[in-house]
Amino acid sequence: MKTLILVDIQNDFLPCGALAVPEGDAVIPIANRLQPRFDLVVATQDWHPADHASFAANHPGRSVGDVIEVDGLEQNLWPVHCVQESSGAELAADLDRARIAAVFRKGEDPRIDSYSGFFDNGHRRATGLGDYLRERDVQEVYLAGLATDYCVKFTALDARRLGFETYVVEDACRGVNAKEGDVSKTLDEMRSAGVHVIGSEDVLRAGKEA
Ligand code: VGL
Ligand code: ZN
Repeated sequence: MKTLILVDIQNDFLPCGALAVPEGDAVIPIANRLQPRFDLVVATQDWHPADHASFAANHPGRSVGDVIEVDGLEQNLWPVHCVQESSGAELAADLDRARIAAVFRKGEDPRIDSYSGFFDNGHRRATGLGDYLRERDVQEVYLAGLATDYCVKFTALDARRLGFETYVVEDACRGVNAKEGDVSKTLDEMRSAGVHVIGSEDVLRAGKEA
């Protein structure tokens, strides 16, 4: 069984959002085209409490882009984003949601960030996505969404570690690219870990049987 994981396609990661990913909205039509090709579609949702440790605003004297330590883990500081129940945290309005079977929320613990859709950044707690996929006998996962160099990357690496054959649909993802080259470096890292980087055309051409 082949599953599409839509990673954090949320308003705050779109060009007008609080943590805008350049061209983030470009992934939406591609994600919509991909969905009918899959047996199962699930989504992840960044879902932070207002006092989340990843928000620079919660650390007086610190700025967005700083890296600090929180409970023994490195933490990048971000603008306030994807606050629970806010419109910024909602899945993008233009994303087809009818076929999304389940949404896995992450980043709810105020003290730890969660880039991956499977575990928090310390691998301390699981979201349930891994068990959900295993229970449904999923062997292959395909990833589309935001952001290539953060949540897509760590979701892909965890998927691979959990034993799923893992495909990242490159043109169905966009990255923050805080430093030039971050996205291409990320794609190389994923390839080195055994993740397949493909294009949406590969999926659309192959149809349901691939
Ligand atoms: C993300 C930074 C902070 C992402 C989420 O979805 O890639 N990036 N929170
Ligand atoms: Zn976040």
